[in-house]
Amino acid sequence: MLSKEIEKALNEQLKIEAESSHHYLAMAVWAETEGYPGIAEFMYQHSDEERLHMLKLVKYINERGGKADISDIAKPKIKLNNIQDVFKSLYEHEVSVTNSINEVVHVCLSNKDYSTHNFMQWYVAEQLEEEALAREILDRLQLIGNDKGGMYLFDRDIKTFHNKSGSA
Ligand code: OFO
Repeated sequence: MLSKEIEKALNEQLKIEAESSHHYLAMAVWAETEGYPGIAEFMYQHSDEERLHMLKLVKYINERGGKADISDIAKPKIKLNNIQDVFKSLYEHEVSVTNSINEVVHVCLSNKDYSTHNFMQWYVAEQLEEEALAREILDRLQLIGNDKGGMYLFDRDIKTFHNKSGSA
């Protein structure tokens, strides 16, 4: 049985995963309407993965005797002008998610809930991969700079450097 404190922490994380899915969906729309089909596909897929991260939490909370709280999702607050903005925002978002996951892990340890701590290790590993991927993409974009041909190839090839874990 989950303690109330753990249930609350997991429900907060559930909301963050749902918001992440929304965040990447908004980025997919930007990319698709700006003529970057490769980036759009990458973002749609990333959005789907975040939804799976949310569902994993929903099921865990319910299975452990808690109740998943499905709340409102705020409109993503992102302002995108170019591809660099998109991936800078993705990286910053992932860093903030890592921080919130570390917070849940901390609550698990202080409540001596080692089962949930164990469950959360999947998220810890996932965040490491996602941050590494975002950094790799930002490095590539830095190399490309304003080169239009480079950007075309980047859009074409982005699906080849997706999260190695396959996620979810
Ligand atoms: Fe849910 O993995 Fe990133 O945010």
